Amino acid sequence: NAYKVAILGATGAVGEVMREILAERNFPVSELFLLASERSAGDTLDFAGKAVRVRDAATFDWTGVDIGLFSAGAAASEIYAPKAAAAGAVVIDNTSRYRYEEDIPLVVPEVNPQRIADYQTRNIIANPNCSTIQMLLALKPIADSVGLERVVVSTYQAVSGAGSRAIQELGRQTLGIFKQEEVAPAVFPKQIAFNCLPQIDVFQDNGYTKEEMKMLWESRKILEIPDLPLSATCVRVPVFYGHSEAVNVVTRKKLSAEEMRALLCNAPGVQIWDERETGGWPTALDSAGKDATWVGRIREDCSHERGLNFWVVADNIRKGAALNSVQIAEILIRDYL
Ligand code: A2P
Ligand code: 11C
Repeated sequence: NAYKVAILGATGAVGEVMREILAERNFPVSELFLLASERSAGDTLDFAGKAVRVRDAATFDWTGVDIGLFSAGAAASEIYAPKAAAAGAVVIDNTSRYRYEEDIPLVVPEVNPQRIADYQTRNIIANPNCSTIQMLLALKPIADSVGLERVVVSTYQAVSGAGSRAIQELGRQTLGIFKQEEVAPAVFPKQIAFNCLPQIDVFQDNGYTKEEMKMLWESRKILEIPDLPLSATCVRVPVFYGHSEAVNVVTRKKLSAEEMRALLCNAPGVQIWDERETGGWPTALDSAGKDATWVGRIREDCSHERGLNFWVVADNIRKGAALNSVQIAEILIRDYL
């Protein structure tokens, strides 16, 4: 069987990689539709050696499309997901638009693939936020074996999470500094080059940012631990690809660092890189362009007898977005379509 697949946001940072990953993994595509706004309609992009024309989503007829991979922002998903779903396509939505709705499954294939079965209610499956996905790949085996009492996470997030204009802003600002030409912040609220910005997404009433709250809301839903205590601080750093996270977890039963390493050795999607010697840990750059989520710096928390600290990195555009969506699509066609 082969499927008609549409990528909404095909010209964007995630859309580009969705196209690459479909080809790389030989996803059975009978026809690929590349959709964007009227700004890019008419451009051509390559798919598996063929030129494919970009179409304007506003005038696209969804009839006959089997799977829609959406990554054009929450506002576009709001308009097009119900349209595509009503026409019979299963939408895998990479935006925050539907994630928190009770009857929409929110899926990380290594963590809760069983929830994909719930897609039929709305014909929409939500893909979690990148910073949540990589953290949960490491936390899931711990939750299952000894239980989670509390999670505290600090993130160091790449600019690509904010899209292609953000990637350009970091590049141009960095060059500008060397050439003594000022490039004013436009995507980011302050200069991102050679700086760290402790705000991702908008502020909430409780003083957290929405990115920080997403990590809480999504972890609770995906792990099915509705009262999980989790506190996040999300920081944008001048890195192009790859989010890094420092995670502190207090478990219900004691888990030693050795035991955690052994657990994660068998965790799907996870690679351990934890040598306790200079350079023996993964970085964002190491993760860029790779599928794995890397975990290192595993150590017992010297301030709590059931605490553990670790470092986790992954390519935010691949595992954090495009790859996770395509993995969901693979399970969908294998088990349901
Ligand atoms: P376009 O090229 O027409 O602007 P990024 O996340 O890298 O900023 O990319 C956003 C993607 O979403 C682009 O492909 C962009 O297309 C697309 N997009 C943004 N808004 C809309 C919209 N209203 N309708 C369709 N596509 C949209
Ligand atoms: C970032 N995590 O790094 C964001 C991007 O909810 O899908 C993804 C936003 C989302 O800026």
